[in-house]
Amino acid sequence: MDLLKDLQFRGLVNQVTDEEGLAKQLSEEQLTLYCGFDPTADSLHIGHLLTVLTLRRFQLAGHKPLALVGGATGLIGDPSGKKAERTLNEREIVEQFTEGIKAQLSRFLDFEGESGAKLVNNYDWIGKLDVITFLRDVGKNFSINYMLAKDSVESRISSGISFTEFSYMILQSYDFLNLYKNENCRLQIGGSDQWGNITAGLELIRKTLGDREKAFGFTIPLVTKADGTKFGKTEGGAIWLDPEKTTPYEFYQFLINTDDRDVIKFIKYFTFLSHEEITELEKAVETEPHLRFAQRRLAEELTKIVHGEEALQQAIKISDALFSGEIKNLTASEIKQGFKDVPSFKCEEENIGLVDLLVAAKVSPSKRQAREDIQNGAIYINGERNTDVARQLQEDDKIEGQFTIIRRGKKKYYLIQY
Ligand code: 485
Repeated sequence: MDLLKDLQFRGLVNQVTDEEGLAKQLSEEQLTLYCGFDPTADSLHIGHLLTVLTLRRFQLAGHKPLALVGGATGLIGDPSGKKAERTLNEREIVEQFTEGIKAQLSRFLDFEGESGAKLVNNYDWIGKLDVITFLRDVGKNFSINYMLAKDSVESRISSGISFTEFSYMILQSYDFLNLYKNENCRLQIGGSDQWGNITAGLELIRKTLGDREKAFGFTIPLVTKADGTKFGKTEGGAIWLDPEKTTPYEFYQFLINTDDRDVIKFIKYFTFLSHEEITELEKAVETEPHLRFAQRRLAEELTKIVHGEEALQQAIKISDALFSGEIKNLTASEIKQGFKDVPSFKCEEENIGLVDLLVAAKVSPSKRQAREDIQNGAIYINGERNTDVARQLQEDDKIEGQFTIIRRGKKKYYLIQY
């Protein structure tokens, strides 16, 4: 199927500058396109993923993606969609972030062959730009009225915006012009908040190179949820792509918990499943939602894309173990992932008595209650019920010498570390 039709089917088309023209270009020849990512953190998050995967869709259709890391723009701060001025990070920090993000981006694109992707850093050209050239050759093409009318600026006039952030759109426009001239890049894509910056770039290309030049802009929608809360955020914070910040198990669980009302939309957005399979899953959500078939498919596909097959299998194993309570076959690294957020206690004592441990780890409020809990059969050691009040912890109870999992009742878990 034709790329734009597929993007439409998936709900990925928000705004396009000249849809017909773009459709024609895409069908006639290989197009080079780009999307920019500012290094404002050491990792991308799930919100960025949709644009990265859209770049990949263009690549799979034979086009050539450039992934731009904003080594320069990350030092300035895009006001688009932001209510307040950004705090500037130190240059070394931005450099570190740039390297991290480059490495992450490279995992989602193919760098080989005719439609091989390329990573670029706008510090390479913006870093060299001197202030006189900037004001004379670039700035002269932007009228203040035009800039004030942009959403990103207009929405900040009353609360305040620095000259620094006000000027951001000029830098992003200059990137597009540069990539247009040097990489033959004809299209910029981004999230809906980037529309103003993208169209400003088209203006700069037209003003600098003339009306006959043809470039396009394309935005994908902001991911929204049926319950109105922000996508990609949990109580624990953002869902990051870095497995050190959000473990593959947490990532998998985040997706498994997708609302029935959102799951098909997200499958269309984030997976490469065929239209037929998506239609099947849509039926399954309607007729047997309790099986959570679609949620599982979404979680499997996306965890695999982001973290790989092995991490996916681990995430499934941890989820199953936690669901059934049979945790003794988990490895220490799986325990670490699965029990990251449960209360934990560092045990210094060899062969501690279970009653003492329950009190020390605040599983039970008193020794008396601890004994009662044990006798009532409410206490499990590594998934196995223990009713012996005289029980002491043995070497055998330490998974890989590092952890013991105590469970009280059905679901309350505690992590004992040595
Ligand atoms: O030439 C460019 C230089 C920088 C950028 C784009 C082109 C980055 C852009 N200004 C930006 O701030 N993007 C956001 C970011 O980096 O976190 C987000 C957008 C989102 C989506 C995503 O990047 O808010 O809509 O485009 C990829």
